[in-house]
Amino acid sequence: MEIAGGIDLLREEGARLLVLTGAGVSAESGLRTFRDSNGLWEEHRVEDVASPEGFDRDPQLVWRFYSMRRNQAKTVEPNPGHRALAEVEKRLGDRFMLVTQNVDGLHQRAGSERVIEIHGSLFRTKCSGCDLEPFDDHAAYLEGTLPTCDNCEKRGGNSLLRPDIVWFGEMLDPAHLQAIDAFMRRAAGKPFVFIAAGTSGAVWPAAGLVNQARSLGASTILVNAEPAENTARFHRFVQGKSASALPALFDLNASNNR
Ligand code: BV8
Repeated sequence: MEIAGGIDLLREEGARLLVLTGAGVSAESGLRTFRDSNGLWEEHRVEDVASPEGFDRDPQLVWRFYSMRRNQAKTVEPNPGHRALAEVEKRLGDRFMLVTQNVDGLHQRAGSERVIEIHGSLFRTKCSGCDLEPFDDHAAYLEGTLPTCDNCEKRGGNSLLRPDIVWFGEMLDPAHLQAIDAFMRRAAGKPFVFIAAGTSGAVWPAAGLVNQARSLGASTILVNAEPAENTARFHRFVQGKSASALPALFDLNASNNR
């Protein structure tokens, strides 16, 4: 299979692997992707609901959107694609990094530990008005009251709490981008593979990571059910469903993959 070139690299001494995942990797767990939900969610475009303007306009609608996804994510299980990535991490250790655009927590539930959630997490909440440390929160705010910040109240304010999510128009955490950049720079000059899986390549700056990886010598592979917006930026394209394509790609059953 033409793909072997990229993956053979992983068998070389000191090989490094950076994986970027998107909503497609969670599709076979039963979570809807953005492509199939855009504009379908209560007649709102996701970009309108997943934005600070959308939250200012209708915080109840946004909390309903994220609370429904919180509840749904709790009812599904990681799939073999998530588990394959957790297994590869066990074998590569600190020569592996997983960057996910997903906020559903399924990578962690599959055993992945070296995960950067560049778009935040469904299960963390933060204050929209003060520097309160984001905290774990599995509560659903579907109707009626909107959660407000106790920390602000102590200071006489009452800012709304909001999902700890990076919305459209908001900057990603610079620490995340620095960690990704540092990993890639350490990989430069060594056997280095970049894999993007289950992502349409539509959202930036995540969609640009392949370019950064290529510029540092990575062999780049896209694993996706259909061509993505940035397919042409990858050396190889494996068209398929990630729950089967990722375990096959890593050939996890073969003994020669030690
Ligand atoms: C920022 C919130 C500074 C959490 C999300 C440069 C050029 C153009 C635009 C921009 C740019 N820089 C910034 C922008 C603006 C914007 C952007 O990219 N807009 C797009 C729409 C054009 N970016 C931002 O605002 C970012 N902030 O850069 O700040 C700035 C700001 C403004 C202007 C300049 C600079 C912040 C982006 C983060 C937004 N938050 N999520 C949440 O609610 O989930 S993004 C959201 O989309 C999710 O995180 C999601 O993961 C992500 C991307 O979608 P995908 O994961 O790729 O999912 P999608 O459904 O699109 O595709 C799924 C794919 O899987 C499909 O291809 C499908 O075929 C495939 N698939 C399906 N099933 C399977 C499968 N593949 C394999 N197996 C299967 N079974």
